[in-house]
This record gives sequence, C-alpha cells and structure tokens, in this order.
Amino acid sequence: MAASDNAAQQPSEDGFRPHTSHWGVFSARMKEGQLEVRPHEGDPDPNEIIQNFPAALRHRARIAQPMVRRGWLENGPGPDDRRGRDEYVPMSWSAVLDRLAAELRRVRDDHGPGAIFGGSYGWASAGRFHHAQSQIHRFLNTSTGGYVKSVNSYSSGASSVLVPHIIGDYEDLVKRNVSWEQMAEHSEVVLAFGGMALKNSMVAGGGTSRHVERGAMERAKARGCEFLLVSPLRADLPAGAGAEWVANIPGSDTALMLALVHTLVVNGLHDRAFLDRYTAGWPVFERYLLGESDGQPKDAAWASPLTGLAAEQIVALAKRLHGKRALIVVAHALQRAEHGEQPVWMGMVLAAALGQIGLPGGGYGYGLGAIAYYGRRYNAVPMPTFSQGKNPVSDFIPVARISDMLLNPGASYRYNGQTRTYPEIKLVYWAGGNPFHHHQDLNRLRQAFARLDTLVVHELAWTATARHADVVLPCTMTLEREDIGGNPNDPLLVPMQPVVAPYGEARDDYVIFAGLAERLGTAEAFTEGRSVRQWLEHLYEPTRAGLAEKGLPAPSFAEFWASEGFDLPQQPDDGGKLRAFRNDPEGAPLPTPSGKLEIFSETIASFGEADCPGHPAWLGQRYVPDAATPYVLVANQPRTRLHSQFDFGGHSSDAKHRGREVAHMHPDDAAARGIADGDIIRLSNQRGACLAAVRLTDGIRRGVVQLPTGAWYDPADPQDDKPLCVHGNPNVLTRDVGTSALAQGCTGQLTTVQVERFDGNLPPIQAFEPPGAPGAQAAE
Ligand SMILES: Nc1nc2c(c(=O)[nH]1)N[C@H]1C(S)=C(S)[C@@H](COP(=O)(O)OP(=O)(O)OC[C@H]3O[C@@H](n4cnc5c(=O)[nH]c(N)nc54)[C@H](O)[C@@H]3O)O[C@H]1N2
Ligand SMILES: Nc1nc2c(c(=O)[nH]1)N[C@H]1C(S)=C(S)[C@@H](COP(=O)(O)OP(=O)(O)OC[C@H]3O[C@@H](n4cnc5c(=O)[nH]c(N)nc54)[C@H](O)[C@@H]3O)O[C@H]1N2
Ligand SMILES: [Mo]
Repeated sequence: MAASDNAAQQPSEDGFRPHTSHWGVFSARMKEGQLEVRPHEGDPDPNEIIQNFPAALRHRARIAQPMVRRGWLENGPGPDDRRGRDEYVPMSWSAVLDRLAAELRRVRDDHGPGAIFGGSYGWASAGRFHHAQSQIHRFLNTSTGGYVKSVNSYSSGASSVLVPHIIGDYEDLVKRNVSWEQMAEHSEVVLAFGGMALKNSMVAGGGTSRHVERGAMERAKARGCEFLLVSPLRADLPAGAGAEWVANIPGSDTALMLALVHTLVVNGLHDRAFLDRYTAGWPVFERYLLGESDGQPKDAAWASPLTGLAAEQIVALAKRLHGKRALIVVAHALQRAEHGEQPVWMGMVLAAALGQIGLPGGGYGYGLGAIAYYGRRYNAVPMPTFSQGKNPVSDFIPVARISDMLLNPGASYRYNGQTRTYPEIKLVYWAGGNPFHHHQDLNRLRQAFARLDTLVVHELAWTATARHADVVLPCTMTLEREDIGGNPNDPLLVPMQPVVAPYGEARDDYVIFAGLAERLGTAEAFTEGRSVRQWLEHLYEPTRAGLAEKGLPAPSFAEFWASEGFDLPQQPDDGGKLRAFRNDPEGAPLPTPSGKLEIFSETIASFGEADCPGHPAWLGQRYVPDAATPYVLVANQPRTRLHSQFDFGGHSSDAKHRGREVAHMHPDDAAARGIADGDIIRLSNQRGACLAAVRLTDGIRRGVVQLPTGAWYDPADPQDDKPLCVHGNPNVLTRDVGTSALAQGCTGQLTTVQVERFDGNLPPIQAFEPPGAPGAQAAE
C-alpha cells in the first residue's frame, strides 16, 4: 500500500492549503523549500503555537527510518535496564515489521493479550482518521486479541471520577453548562480558582477555528462583570479581564472555599431554599463546616494561615459573591494534585450555597477556560469517527498508575470503590503519546520500563519515550498526510491537505498497523480493504447524511474535499442538564443516586477511603515546604507549545533562555538565594534534579516557583540512575502518587523543591540530537 494516496485537490491560488491542529485551524504552503503557515481567516485571536510548524517540519529530531535498540536486537526481548542508555540500529520496514509481528504473536500466545498494555495515552495530532489512539486501539482489538487499556486522563483524572457521583454526567458539566456567550452577557462576578489562562484555552483536541475566550472576558468586563483570580500566578487571567488577584498558597483552595461558605452561612447569606430543594446531604456537611462534628469551625480565621490570606480578605471575598449572578470556576490544575477531588467537590458546594447553579452565566463552571472545548456548543450532526472496534480484554488501569502497574504486577490497589489487581505486562505499545512528558517521577518511570520484555513506539521525533523503546517506528506528521479535521465543539469541518511528502521513510500509523495486520493474518479486519482516501470518504458519510436529514446543504465528499471547509450546525446554548434540573428538579433529576447535587455522597462514604470521605473536607496541606525543599513548584501547561509537541519548533525554542526552559520566581525569593534574572538554576528534591533558566516577576506568590511542562527530558549522563535533566523537565521532580484511592488521578501539578543558582559548566542540550549510528547500513 502507498504511504497515503495524497492526490490532493488544487490548492488555492496562493498555494495555501487548509489544515488543522490541536492549537487551531490554519493553512500552510511550501515556498522555496520553506513551510509557511497562517491562521484561519475567521479566527479573532489566533494561537501562535502554529509557528512551531515551520522549523519542526524537517528538523533533525525527526525520525527518518525504523530503528531497533541494540540490546533487544542482540539478546531478544526481556527486562533490560539499558533502555534509555543504549544504541539504535536502523532496519528496513519489511524486516522490522516481520520481527515485531513475531514478537506480538509470541506475547499473545505465551501470555495472552492481557500481557499487552496498549493504553497509549496522549494527544497525538488532530485529524479524525489518523488519530493515533484510535488507530492503535483498533489494531490491537482486531489483531492481538485486545489489550489492557487505561481509563480517564491526565487532564481530569480526579474530577472525571468524582463528578458522576455528585453531579452526574461529566461531559454535561464541562461542555453543556455555562458558556462564554452566557458569561459575556450575564455573569456579574466570576471567581476563578486557578484562573482561565488564555494560553490554555487556545488549545482543543481536533482544533478550534475561532478563539473566543479573550473577547468574551473583555465583553463581560466592559459590561461591569468583576473577575476575581485565586491563583499563585497573576498571568492565569488575561489583562483584559481586569481581575483582582488573590495569591493563595498552592493546594489550599479547599480551605479557602470552606471559609467562604462558612462566612456565607454565619451571615445568613447562603441560599437555604436552593440547598433544600436541589442538594442532598447539606445538614451533615454543615455540621462539619460549623465545627459541630469535629470541634473546628472552618471560618476565615482558621483558613487564614492555611491559605496565606488575611481573614478579613476572605470575609470580604465571600460578601462580594452574595446577591450577584456569580460564577465559580475551578481549573483542572487544582485536581491534578494530591486530594484533588476536594476542591472540585467544594467548588460545587460554594456555587450551590450561592444558589446559582443552573442560571445563565452563573453557578459552577468547572474547567471553563482550561481548554477550548468548554463553554461552547456541540455540533448538531455526527462527526466523522474512526471505529476502534471492541476490546476483548476488560482489564484496565487508571491512566496515571502506569509505573505502579509495571513495578508491582499482582499487587492490589483501590479505585472508585473497588479493590483491583495490577496485571503482569510484558509488552507496551505506544502511538501518539509521550510518557516522558506526561508522567511523574521520570526516574521511576525509567525503572518501570526496564522491567518490560518489549517497548514499541511510533513517533515522528526522537522523544525520550522513543529513546527508551526497543522498536521505534517513524510516523508521518500531520502536514504529510490527508485527513478530515474537526472537533465536536467547533463548527468548522476541515479538509486537511498534505503540503509535503513524508519525511525519510516515515509512514502513516495506519499504514504501519496495516503492515503488521497483514503479517498477523488480520488485514481485512483492520483495514476493511480501504485505502486512506476511501476511509475518509467512508467517515465523512454519516456527517453528510446528518446534514441531509436536517434538510441542510449536504456537500458530497468531493465537494467538501475541494473546499476550504464549512461550518456544521450547532446545538443551542441551553445550559444542558443543570439548567433543566433547576427548572424542574423532579421532572429532570440529575443522574446521581439522589437525583440531586450530592454535598454528601452515601456512595463515596460507603467506599471508606480516608483520603476521600463522604463530603468535601480539608484533609491537610500536602505541599508543605521544609528546610530541604523550601519552595512549592507549580508545573503547569506551557504557553509556547502543546505539552512536549514540537518543543524543537521556533515558537517554543525562541522562548527559552540559553537553551533552557524558563522558570519564574519572585524577586524577593531570588535575592535571598543570590539568584538574578536570567541565571541558570538547579531545582531538586529527593526524586531528582533539573536545570532551568529563571525570570523574576512580581506576578508570582512568594515561596512559589513555576516551571511549565514540556521541555524534553535531557539527562546529562544517561548512565546515571538519577541523572540531572539539563533542559528543565519538571517531571523529574514531581511525585508519582494518585490523587486519592477514589480516583487515582495524576498529581503532577505541584510538588516541593530546593532552588539554587547553578554555577557549574553548562552541559549542552542533547535532547534534539538523534541517537544511533549515522550512515549505518540497515540491518535485515
Ligand atoms: N507535571 C505535570 N505533568 C503533566 C501535566 C501537568 O500539569 N503537570 N499535565 C498532564 C496533562 S493535562 C496531559 S493531557 C499530558 C499530556 O501528555 P501527552 O499527550 O503524552 O503529551 P504530548 O506531548 O502531546 O504527546 C503526544 C506525542 O504524540 C506524538 N505524535 C503527534 N502526532 C502523532 C501521530 O500522528 N502519530 C504518532 N504515533 N505520534 C504522534 C508527538 O510527537 C508527541 O510526542 O501531560 C500531563 N503531564
Ligand atoms: N498552551 C497550552 N495550552 C494547553 C495545554 C498545553 O500543553 N499548552 N494543555 C491542554 C490540556 S491537555 C489541558 S488538560 C489543560 C489543562 O488546564 P489546567 O490544568 O487548568 O492548566 P495549568 O496551566 O496546568 O494550570 C492552570 C493554573 O492553575 C494554577 N494553579 C496550580 N495549582 C494551583 C492551586 O493549588 N490553586 C490555585 N488556585 N491555582 C493553582 C497555576 O498557576 C496554573 O497556571 O490545558 C490545555 N491547554
Ligand atoms: Mo490534559
């Protein structure tokens, strides 16, 4: 099969062709060997991350041909702590696919498909067909008898498990609730915990054609809406929101919310009628709040030292929320930490105590602003969707428990009320994700990967994950293939046109899997006999039929393909199930056990978890600085890229200083350590250490250091057990532990660290230099 049948239609006159990415819809052309990109015409606030494409397209960090780790090639599959320290040998496609097919067969026959981990978490690239997760899952389902999967996400590991117990449908809460349109029109006060940073809402899986968030906040502000930002970083709300900044101690939001509700209650400012009619369990919670059950009222004086805020400030904040159309926003970041369930639950209680849930522009905007699919409308016709088939294996892990699983086969753990057992995994297959970006405690992850028989990775570039793999298969990047672009929360459907031939020998994930399926005798089940173009036509059909059914113009595939894309109809902005519940609590109950908002959950209480009791509670501060690690590190999302993707692109590289990722510190903290703006610093704790450049700002709370994720892991000496990352990947520092026994979510956002000026010789950045033997002959 050809790499893809890239017989694209005529490009527009100036040669730009439509395309899309998770960071926005754009168009691209090749001119004199250089890639040029420009944002979608109708986008009021384009995302500059598209500027990573030009330098990335033909960067030396791309993978040019299949590669096999020398130790695996010479000794065969098996545990090996040389992963991440070994050499690579190039191999031809036919030879590597033969070997890999044989290895997949061996593992399946000797150990069963339950020994294959194919969770393969990650964002990959936009495009409804070349979606790497769908491709790998379909391949494993059709061709190896299935795989152990992962559930939930690194994004919302705690909230997505908690919310069904206490509010109901998670998607409904984040995607059919309070919208940007409602905020612009109705909100009078927006209290945002963790903010709504524009850098974050610029991104959405599948792409966004119009970035509306900045405009919506500015319109609300112009109408008189007040924005209150609770966050260690001032930049978490745009300047145009004119926010008042409340710089609390990271990890203390639950205490602050408790004190806000306490203040409302003792002043009689809470909405008793709302609590009676729409919630379950308020009386039990109120006893805790007032200290009747544990002797400690959760008042402002109590919360003051925990949050680092003055008691009067907390009281004043509570009073400003009363009697207004108030919106409580809680960023995903707050739940990406130990006990991350609590602020999510307590945010709902605060919004309920204000009686605002279900009102236009009021209530609980959980996640709003974290990502561009929230606060928008759903499309009203089916999106093109590539079927993953059915997984015959039912076993799974909560996604962030990967190292635990590999290091402790057979061990038991708690998850959502169950006691479960980790499977014994022999082979891990990854396509479209980068665990050396997303996972915590990377030195521990290295040990976990050393235990495997085989690690297979499809990648477009030499990420650290690829550098730990036994079999590295080069895949195409989005601009090298054709696809249909779209996102269920954005109207524009995009014919994604290739602008350049695949790099080196890179192949589409689909073509790689088709080659393996052929060798495993499952080609028909995997490909259904379709070429890439035939798949696109097939996937497009339900969308076309949906349009026709609604009596709307329904372009044929050929017409769509020759166009610049077109807008799909969207569902109304009607407030979803929460609005319906407010209007008719008996007729439209929430899908929770009580049919109401659960302030106390019998179900969660019955699980008996000490770290997630039956109502939201302050379970103590988990990030307490001490003499060895005196700072709290905030490891948040990067502004200049999506996660680790195209860290070697121009926009990402330009923002680095002396090649290192930039951390932020308060000038007072820096002065106390003899650190100046632009210095190189060393961040460390018991788990590891990394270098970063430092910029000083008064826009950060004292005692807090911020280092975003996404700089590629770059060990100074890969032979070390705990090498120094010379580039600035904060996941060498973060702790690999679940949010609680309820959800077992990722806790990568916060940890404690030491910070020192680094005066040694600055080691070179090697993360983007390909490994292996340049010019070596391919092995057969
Ligand atoms: N400390 C800390 N850690 C975090 C977070 C945090 O806040 N703090 N946030 C977490 C969150 S929310 C998330 S979602 C995760 C993100 O973690 P990931 O989604 O794993 O990160 P990405 O860098 O997007 O990884 C996608 C990979 O897919 C590759 N890729 C792109 N297109 C294709 C393709 O077509 N085929 C194949 N085979 N590969 C492709 C890219 O090159 C890239 O290496 O990180 C989490 N990690
Ligand atoms: N540019 C860009 N945008 C992205 C992404 C990206 O990689 N790059 N990733 C996307 C993805 S997959 C996701 S899931 C979302 C993630 O969305 P979030 O998880 O919400 O994003 P973060 O930037 O990690 O965190 C938001 C802010 O929360 C604040 N914060 C951290 N801890 C605390 C705390 O304890 N209390 C309070 N009050 N504030 C705190 C930090 O200052 C941080 O800047 O972002 C998406 N958007
Ligand atoms: Mo995420």
